[in-house]
Amino acid sequence: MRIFYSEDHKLRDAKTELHGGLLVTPFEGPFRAEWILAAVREAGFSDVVSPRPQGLETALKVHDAGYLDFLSKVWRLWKASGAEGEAIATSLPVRRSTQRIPNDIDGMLGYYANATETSITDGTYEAALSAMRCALDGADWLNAGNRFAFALCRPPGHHAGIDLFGGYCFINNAAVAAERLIEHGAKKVAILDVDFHHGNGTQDITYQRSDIFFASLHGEPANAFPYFWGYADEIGAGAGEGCNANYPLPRDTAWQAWSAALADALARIKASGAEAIVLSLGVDTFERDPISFFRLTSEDFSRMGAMIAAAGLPVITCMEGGYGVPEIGLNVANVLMGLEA
Ligand code: OKP
Ligand code: ZN
Repeated sequence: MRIFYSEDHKLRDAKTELHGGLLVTPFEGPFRAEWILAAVREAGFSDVVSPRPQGLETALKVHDAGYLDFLSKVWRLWKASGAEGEAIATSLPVRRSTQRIPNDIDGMLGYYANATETSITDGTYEAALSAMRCALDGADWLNAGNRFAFALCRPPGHHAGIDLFGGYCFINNAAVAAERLIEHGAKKVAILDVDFHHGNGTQDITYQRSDIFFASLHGEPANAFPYFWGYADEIGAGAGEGCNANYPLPRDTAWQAWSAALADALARIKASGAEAIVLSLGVDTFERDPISFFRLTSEDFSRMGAMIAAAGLPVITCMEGGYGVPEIGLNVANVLMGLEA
């Protein structure tokens, strides 16, 4: 297992998240990657490398060019507008509204947002690029014939859609990794999203594609973010019909029910003919996660890794969520050890 990690994640250090009617310190902060890196090193994973500089050519196959351009300039335009705080979207296009892109930065922010909890700051784009590069190098590690890579991506990516940011995500690292595997010749790749939250951005990107099978296990959208995506009847469309599998699960779901859904997802992935798995790993399914409602234990994360490895495919793991508690490090290390066991 080679681990791809960039210090540049620290460039994303927002001071605000809109939560419960207050601007609070974000749940998604630099401490997360530091704790996870320390725990995986502690567990004996010592092959940690920095990603190479790479451009946007692969990202442009999964994201809209205007969206990536927006990400690159939003902070400068926001500051130039005279705003004093971090950039927070307040006006979003909705049912029956126009979908034209405003010139004004406040309007543009809303156009590209799928949620408003996520503030954009100086350095956010650079950090998102560094996370993307971890995913790209992780994918290339598999392309070189290795079985396991861990891209310690921060910020995470699975809520970032074709032209949408939100849910702490800006560039969809897992989708970029899948695209890089396809560039190298894979005919079919699976993205398996085990974060507590539905991977709506990944679904958005892959929904009409037949070359990426997407499966997500998550809190049922009627009761959990991102609320407007993730139902079981979302099965893909057009060429991608049948290539999207959602497993919405209720409050207090523990290993028995969760692992039954995982077994089904893995069977569908095998049946799809996928040549590799991109694992969107969130450990916010943990019983003491501060913003989620599943009941997995630290031992369950080892079982999770072992079950996924038993599918027999190469796996690039991309870090997604997992918050608040020190166990996030142990839980990630347990997945990685389970994979290699
Ligand atoms: C990101 B990842 C909070 C509602 C919004 C956003 C959660 C983003 C999770 N009041 N919460 O999937 O772990
Ligand atoms: Zn999550």
